[in-house]
Amino acid sequence: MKLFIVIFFCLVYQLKYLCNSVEASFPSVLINGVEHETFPISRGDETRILREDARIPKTRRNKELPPAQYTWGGLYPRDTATREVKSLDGIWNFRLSPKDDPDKGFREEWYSAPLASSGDVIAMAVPSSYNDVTQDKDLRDHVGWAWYDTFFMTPRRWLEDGERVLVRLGSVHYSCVVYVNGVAITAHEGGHLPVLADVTLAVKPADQANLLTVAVNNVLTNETIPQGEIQYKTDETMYPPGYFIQYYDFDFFNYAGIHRPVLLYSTPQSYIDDITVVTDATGVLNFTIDYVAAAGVTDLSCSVDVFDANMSSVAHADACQGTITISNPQLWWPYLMDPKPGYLYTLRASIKAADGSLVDQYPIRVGLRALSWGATGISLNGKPLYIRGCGKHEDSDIRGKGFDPALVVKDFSLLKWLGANAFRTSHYPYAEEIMDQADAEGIMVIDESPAVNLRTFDETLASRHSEVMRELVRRDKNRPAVISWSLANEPRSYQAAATSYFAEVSAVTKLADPTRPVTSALSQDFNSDNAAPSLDVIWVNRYYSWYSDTGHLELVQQQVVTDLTRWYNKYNKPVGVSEYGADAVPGLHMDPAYTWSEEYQMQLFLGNFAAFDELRGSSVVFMGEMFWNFADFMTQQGTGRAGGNKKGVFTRSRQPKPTSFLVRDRYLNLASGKQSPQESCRWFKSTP
Ligand code: BDP
Repeated sequence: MKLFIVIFFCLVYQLKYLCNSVEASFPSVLINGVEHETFPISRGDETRILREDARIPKTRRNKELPPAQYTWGGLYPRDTATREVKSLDGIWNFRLSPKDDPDKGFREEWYSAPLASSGDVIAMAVPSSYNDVTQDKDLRDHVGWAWYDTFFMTPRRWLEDGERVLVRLGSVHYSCVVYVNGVAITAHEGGHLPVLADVTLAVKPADQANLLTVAVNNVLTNETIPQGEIQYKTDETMYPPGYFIQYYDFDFFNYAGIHRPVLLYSTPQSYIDDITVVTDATGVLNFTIDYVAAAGVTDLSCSVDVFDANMSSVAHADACQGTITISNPQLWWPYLMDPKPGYLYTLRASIKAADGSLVDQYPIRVGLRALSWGATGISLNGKPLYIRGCGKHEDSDIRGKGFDPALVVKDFSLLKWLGANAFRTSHYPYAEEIMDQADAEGIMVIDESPAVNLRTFDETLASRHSEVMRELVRRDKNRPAVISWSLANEPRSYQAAATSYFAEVSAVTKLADPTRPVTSALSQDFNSDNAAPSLDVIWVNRYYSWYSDTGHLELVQQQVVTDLTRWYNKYNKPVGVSEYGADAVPGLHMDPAYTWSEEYQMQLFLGNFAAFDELRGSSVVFMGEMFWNFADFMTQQGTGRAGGNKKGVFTRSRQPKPTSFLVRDRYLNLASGKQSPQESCRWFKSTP
């Protein structure tokens, strides 16, 4: 038995902070024997949180930085025998800090009392992006700090039992500082991944309301992931003094706010901190339970119970780390590869005191499956995989990137209607609730980091990127649906510095999880890219007859085949197309096909289908096809976008464009093993 004891430094340090004695150096904390900075996102330099450009006034000083504890977001809050969860979602109060005075909220200490007492507030939905919920252009286009607050009560029994009290925000984009009752508890950089605040020492007695304040900053710079730039327009004959814009060149709207559920929950003082499970296809399940023992507690032990889908017990072990073998294992299979796709067991981890009493318990869903990859492709449970998928976005009307369970159900229904077996979380990690659904429905996921359109490569960015990969892997490592980590989308990897950059971030990711291949969606030419040598499998985004040779649909098949064959011949690694597509304005018809019409989108897909079939019949190890995009989505304003990106095969409200029927026909044919799956679409093929 391997006992992992954490020195409970964070707590002590937090106490110190409450006594107002914080300075700019941050002690480290030992977690499972590895040293972590207690405030890894700051490294003692507040600009890593605030991303100030020289011209944006400094909003906080080092001495004011909260001694945030090391956090990776923690296990998803769940009700168990030993833990309780309360949702804090709903309508909160909200105010923007003026764009030309980002300091204001900090200077006036808006966190020290309810926002409503320091000025006007508006109602704000949580979770949701704040941008599209009103008619206010300034809110939609805001750059800088936004402030949220709400009240919560701590259940009396949590306090009486001396439980830990935590607040977890599924994602806050881009960075945030979390306050409880006026005290900064933690801060987090990076949207799309959870933020965890241990508020045990900050909450009031049970009969008093607690004020939860969240300051959110959406500024992107060359040091954030994704990158952006604050650009000042200094010609005062053309722009007002101090005028600046947030520049970014990725192709989706930089929605901001509290995007995912906010949960208040309790755990015992000694608690399960993490669980790691690695399975194979014979029923063997290796597990590790990491726990944190409260100060002075030494005699804890672990046990593990495994239940099948009917919650019948199928295995038990008394250990913190070990191997369990499940007899007659029901394997995890992707959708349409087995009559029962997405079969999940429940692994319930427990820690117990010396007298055998239960201290903490936490369940995770587990799929039994073996993933392998190599020169011949990717296989699952010994069977070769062919990816039939798409790129998506977390995006919808009004909510922006706000989590919406109805949308999740609709999207999975549509993915299955299409016959898809996979999607890529383009271009950032998706909500855990979406990932849970992928596990349960048997939809495979290429799990992508938020590193979209990287423009520069240096050590500062590489270490930020590595931190993001570690957080992502730790969040999603047990998910059977995740078949690959995607480090980035369309990095400018022609730059020489990309070579060592990708070598480093790839190595960090493989160290964090050696059980899945590492990839990226590349867009450079096979000869100029410097990322591919560090990847296990190669996906490329290709827009033949759209962004190149526009209008020349007759070239698609030849160009896709030539291009993918070159990549394969150069690297001898499995290759696939992670994006192809064309914008189609719903209802715009033009025959012969003309750009932006629905016919053009259909023809372009058919050209790609023909190329994919040619590649599948060749010596190239072609691992799959993923069209762009599942649904239309919002982008920043621009002359190349009409109300957003229209490359969806569904509209933004999830209604079908004709191309979706072509995809459905092909994907269902592919799933049933037809060799020429595009044949049934032949009547859509007019000239050429
Ligand atoms: C690709 C990007 C994707 C864009 C797409 C497009 O990876 O984010 O939305 O182009 O232009 O290059 O539609």
